[in-house]
Formats: sequence, C-alpha cells, structure tokens
Amino acid sequence: MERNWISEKEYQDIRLETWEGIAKITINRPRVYNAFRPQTVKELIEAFDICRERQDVGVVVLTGEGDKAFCSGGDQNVKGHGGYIDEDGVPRLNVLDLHKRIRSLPKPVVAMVNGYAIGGGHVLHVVCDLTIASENAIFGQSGPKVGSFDAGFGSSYLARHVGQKKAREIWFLCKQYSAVEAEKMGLVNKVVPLDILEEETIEWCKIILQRSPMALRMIKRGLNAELDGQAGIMELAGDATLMFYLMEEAQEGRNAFLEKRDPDFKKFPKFP
Ligand code: S0N
Repeated sequence: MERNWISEKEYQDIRLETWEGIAKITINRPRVYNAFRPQTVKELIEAFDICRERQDVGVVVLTGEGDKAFCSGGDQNVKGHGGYIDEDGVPRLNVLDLHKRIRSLPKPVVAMVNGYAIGGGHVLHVVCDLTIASENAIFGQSGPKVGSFDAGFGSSYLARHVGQKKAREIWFLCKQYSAVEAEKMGLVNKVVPLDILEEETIEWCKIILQRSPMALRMIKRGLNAELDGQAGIMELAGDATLMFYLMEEAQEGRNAFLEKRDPDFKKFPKFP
C-alpha cells in the first residue's frame, strides 16, 4: 500500500517523516551503508526529541535508506583520535547520547532492519524496543576487528537479549549472523521478505497505536528500570509522579496551598 509520508524537516543525513501516528526516522547515507558521523547522530537525537514532544506520534520506526544496510556503525572515514570528527574538528562519540534518547523515549521504538546492522549499527537496533528484519538482513559486531567496542548497552543489554555466552561469542568472534539466526537467538522479533518489510512494520505499529499509551510507557519504564539502576528507577518514578499529578489527591495539595488553607487528604481512599 502506498503511504503519503509527510516530511517534517530537511536534514543532511537523515529523514524524519510521519504518517497516521507513526514517525519514521531514516538514516540517509546509503553510499557508506548508512554509517553515522557526528552530524548524523546530532540529527537523529533532534528527530527523537521531536518525536518525544509530538502529541500525534505514538510509535517511532528507525531504519536505513535502501536495501543494503540498516546501519554499518561509525563512519570509518571520519574516525580520528578520541572519536568521530566532523567539520568542527572535535572528536565525539555522541552515539551514546542517542542510545540514551531511544531508551528514555516514553514511546515504543521499532528498528526496521533492511540489510546490514553491523558494529554501532547493530547496537542501534539492540537498544530499540522491537526489531523487524528483512530476510537479507545481517547482524553482527565488528569492534574488536576494526579498533572499537561498546561495553555499554551494546554488550550488557545485548546479553539480556541473547544470553551471556552468545553475547561473548558475538563480540569475541565478530561473526555475521543471518536474520533467521538472529531471530532464533532472540535478537529479532520477526523476519519477513524485504518487499513487505515496511508493510509488516506498519502493521505492528498500528497495533501498538491501539494500545494505551500510558500503559506502554509504564511497561517500557519498568522493563528498563530493572536494568538501568537508579537512572531507570528515576524515570519510572517520574512517570508515577506524572500519574499522581493527574489525581484529585495531588490537586488537593496544590489547591490548598494556593487557597491558603490546610489540605483535606482524609477524603481520599487508602487502597489495601
Ligand atoms: C557492512 C559490511 C559488512 C558490508 O560489506 P560489503 O557488502 O562487502 O560492502 P562494502 O563494499 O564493504 O561497503 C559498501 C560501501 O560502504 C562503505 N562502508 C561500509 N561501512 C562503512 C563504515 N562503517 N564507514 C565508512 N564506510 C563504510 C564501504 O567503504 C563501501 O564504500 P566504497 O564502495 O566507496 O568502497 C562492510 O561494509 C563492513 O564491514 N563495514 C564496516 C563495519 C564496521 O566495522 N563499522 C564500524 C564499527 N565500529 C563502530 O560502529 C564504532 C562503534 C562506536 O562508535 C561506539 C563506541 C563506543 C560505544 C558505542 C559505540 C556505538 O556506536 O554503538
């Protein structure tokens, strides 16, 4: 089915488009298999921030341009001393900030993997909430082969998906895995032919959009909190406060203060 995606903003390295509650963020550097440079990551962070603020967006899809690659990780052409270097000459590893954004986004993020997901590109799909892959997708880490590693989400969260032994195999050997192998090891939710990849992803998104946004938000927070320590608890607790603000009980405290009277909390139920 033809979809009229609406382009939300002009970027150099990515596209941000929306359609009926779904935001699609596409890494648009097919010449380098959608490898990212600091500028790409800067734009991705901004796009995810826009998706967070937008009331009409309920789910975000992350993908790569073309049929060869989802993302091949850091752009090796701009790797210098201390990180990846753009025109400003400053070395950066700002992709870690992107990982945090994806994880914190209080809306589901679906990786639509349309080819290679390698190195830092593999980590990007690992940090997404769900992964739908095309049959030609290939997964793997390459860091120890090309002089890098991600000992953060890219290894610890990966191990939560596939187990410790498999995570160590993936990192120590730097082998590549087919979409079917990735699905078998719990790294991917579903594998479909490339020509229906977007169709299938949209179907999943449409189902997600029918679910309660607050329930999805709290589930994502809870699943993260178990792994993210105090930072995860902070986000879960922040949403509990958000819900409390919506209750008359919290409003009574604020109203009493503004009306310069004692609050009357006695009328509120003390649930067993
Ligand atoms: C993807 C591979 C396996 C595809 O092989 P294939 O099909 O033989 O195609 P190629 O001819 O190799 O590639 C096609 C064209 O694309 C260019 N290209 C591919 N990948 C990159 C890249 N990463 N950077 C720059 N260019 C790339 C090729 O050069 C080729 O161009 P032309 O036609 O002009 O020759 C194969 O391409 C491959 O192995 N790619 C490299 C994968 C890789 O090693 N990526 C980098 C891994 N490291 C990172 O991602 C860094 C991680 C990181 O920054 C980090 C650090 C700490 C914490 C977190 C992270 C994080 O990112 O998560």
